[in-house]
Amino acid sequence: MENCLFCKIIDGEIDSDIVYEDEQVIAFKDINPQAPTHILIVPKKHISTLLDLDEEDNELIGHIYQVANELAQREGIAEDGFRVVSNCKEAGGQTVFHIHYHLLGGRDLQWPPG
Ligand code: DGP
Repeated sequence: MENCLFCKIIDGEIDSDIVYEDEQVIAFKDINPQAPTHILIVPKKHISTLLDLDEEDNELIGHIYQVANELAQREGIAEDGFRVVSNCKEAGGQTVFHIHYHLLGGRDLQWPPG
């Protein structure tokens, strides 16, 4: 997708600190971390928002949670606990319109979020 920041990161046009990559997914450190561990898990397929998911994406989204599981263990945040969150559209806090999952941990996270 032209002019999509995360598509450019996936294509290597923009540098990022990649911590995981496979055929379906890439994960890299958030440029503006909100916790000691803050990783974005991003499908390589361009999907603008959660509202654009199709049933055919179910396996992909399940895979993203498996990647979150693996990365949480690798980052050492699995034992204490962590959060996986996806913001949807402006009021939900979404700023990049290529679906992604924030993996946050390494501190006590507050609830409800602001
Ligand atoms: P959201 O606001 O939920 O759409 O999350 C977008 C996240 O993307 C936000 O936490 C900051 C991060 N971000 C924005 N631009 C870049 C970038 O160029 N590189 C990296 N690594 N992260 C970025």
